[in-house]
Amino acid sequence: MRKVKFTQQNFHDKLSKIVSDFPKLEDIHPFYADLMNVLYDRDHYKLSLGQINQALHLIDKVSRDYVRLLKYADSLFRCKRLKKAALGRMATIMRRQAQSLLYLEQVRQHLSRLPSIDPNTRTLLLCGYPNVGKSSFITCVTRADVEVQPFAFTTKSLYVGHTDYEYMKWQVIDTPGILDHPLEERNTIEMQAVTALAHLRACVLFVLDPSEQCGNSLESQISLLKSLKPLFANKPLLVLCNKIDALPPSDYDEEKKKLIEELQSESNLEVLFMSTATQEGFFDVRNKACSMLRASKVEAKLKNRKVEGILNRLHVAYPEPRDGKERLPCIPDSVKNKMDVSKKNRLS
Ligand SMILES: Nc1nc2c(ncn2[C@@H]2O[C@H](COP(=O)(O)OP(=O)(O)OP(=O)(O)O)[C@@H](O)[C@H]2O)c(=O)[nH]1
Ligand SMILES: [Mg+2]
Repeated sequence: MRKVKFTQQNFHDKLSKIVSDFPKLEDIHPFYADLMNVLYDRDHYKLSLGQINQALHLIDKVSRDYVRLLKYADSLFRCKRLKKAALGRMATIMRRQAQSLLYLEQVRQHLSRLPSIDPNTRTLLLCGYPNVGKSSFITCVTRADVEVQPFAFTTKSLYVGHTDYEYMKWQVIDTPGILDHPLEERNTIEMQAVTALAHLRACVLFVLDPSEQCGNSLESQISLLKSLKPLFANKPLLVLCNKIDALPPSDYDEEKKKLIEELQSESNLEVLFMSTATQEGFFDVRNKACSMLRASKVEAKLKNRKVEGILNRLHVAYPEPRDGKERLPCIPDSVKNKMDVSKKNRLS
């Protein structure tokens, strides 16, 4: 009886640890829940954990039944047979979980390598067509080391880096490239970028490549921008024209100029030019993005109801000049003399 109970307890502890330690999709931030759905398939994940849970209960039941039988066994030989049967049935139950356990182990290894993105902090999110220079940007602006290659889909998952601006830490996220086609046709790699766009409250930096070195026309890049528009609602958006070292804005042909002007005038978007190769206009982009995000966060806070309670208690005084008289700082003679002496000493 002790042997049967000991085996059951061991299985019980191990399996319940697995069930409780895997994140529950309902309890985690919607961004991570969606990302896990994209990467591991929500149904498969829940089913596997459910099966493990079921195996745990089955093992408990087998142990309970056989311990009861063992109590009434009439000989040592029968006891041994019953013990063997109990352990054998537990082993069979576990053997049936091989698929689920294998899958969960893969998920565990992948999960532990996911970037630690904080969904609630100040975030800049890079997105755009493949091969337009998103990873080059994050490598320049942060200490992250993301692979840069001259072919599409170099980046296959989310990467995170950090940069400082005005004594604050800013999280920068590099996403895989997105192609311009309907949502249903998007693959897992692209869907990660879409998930990040949908759930993170961030300043979106949409990178365009007007030089078309990336292999896609400017027109299709802009059409992607337009089709992703619903995801940009309530987020500050900056459009970046990259690779101006390869094709400066003055050399754009009429068609490109028209497309970019349309973006500026019709959609009221801010368009900035930069090159990650020569780092031209590069820090302006970062500073502009950070200040836009901060302004939008302040605006969102001002709309909040709580703010009235605080503003009532605050009074900001702005001093006004009482007359036109000029009042120069007053420095006593003794101090002036001392200052002169020390100046002379320094010069000599
Ligand atoms: N001339 C020029 N080339 C650039 C510039 N920025 C990036 N590139 C080149 O563009 C290519 C693609 O750059 P990546 O940073 O890998 O592009 P990506 O958008 O991250 O691409 P995916 O990860 O595939 O989506 C590389 O060969 C870079 O050298 C630039 O400012 N000027
Ligand atoms: Mg990349």
